[in-house]
Amino acid sequence: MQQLVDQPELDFQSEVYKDAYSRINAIVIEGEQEAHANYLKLTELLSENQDELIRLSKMESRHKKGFEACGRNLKVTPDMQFAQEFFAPLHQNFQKAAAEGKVVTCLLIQSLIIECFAIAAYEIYIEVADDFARKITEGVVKDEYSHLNFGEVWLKEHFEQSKAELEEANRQNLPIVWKMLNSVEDDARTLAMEKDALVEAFMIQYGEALSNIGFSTRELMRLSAYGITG
Ligand code: Y39
Ligand code: FE
Ligand code: FE
Ligand code: FE
Repeated sequence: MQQLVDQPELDFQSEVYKDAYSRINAIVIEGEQEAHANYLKLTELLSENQDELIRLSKMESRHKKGFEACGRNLKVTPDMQFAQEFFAPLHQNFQKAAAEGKVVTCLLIQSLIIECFAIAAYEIYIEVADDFARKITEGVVKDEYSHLNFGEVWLKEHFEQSKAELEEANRQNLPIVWKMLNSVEDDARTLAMEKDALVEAFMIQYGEALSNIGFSTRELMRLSAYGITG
């Protein structure tokens, strides 16, 4: 019987795949590196959570090493310059918020937005990764749920006093996520990761996180759709 939809076999060794991988792999390595630094930075703002934050930052370092191994396994050199530019707007916003002592904004950027982005991308990547990378990514994504949970728990406990800052930080940072996704759409598709699926998975995670923190359904619909047109 003829198949209606043909998903072409992925050739992990092809130049086309490896070229796209050099950017996606770099993004993930850079993201893990910045996540490591971000959780360390947060120890300065949340002294009561010091040990937990150090533990999270060490997990991010391990993730980075795992993904570096994925690149080496495919004989791909990650394009770190591209990845630094990819993360620069979010990175700058995090740094600025940290310098101003805005812990709520820092948590929204790292523990909600970036972690939800990571979970969405990793869950989808697991379905289409090479065997080596799939095993690594399965281990990593479990950790990312716990990082998201750290942010949710803290923000839930401080919900009333954080609400206004969360809304403002969401307004400033969520549109950046859509731009980031647009800029890697073609490379992601080469790895068989569709943009629509990434957007949907992100929205599910992020909406659920906002709901867990204490936003009403009405509020979270408004918040999570912010700037979706990019
Ligand atoms: O907390 C973390 O470990 C997050 C840093 C990692 C972010 C990974 C970002 C993945 C985006 C991949 C985009 C593929 C389409
Ligand atoms: Fe930095
Ligand atoms: Fe990580
Ligand atoms: Fe993480």
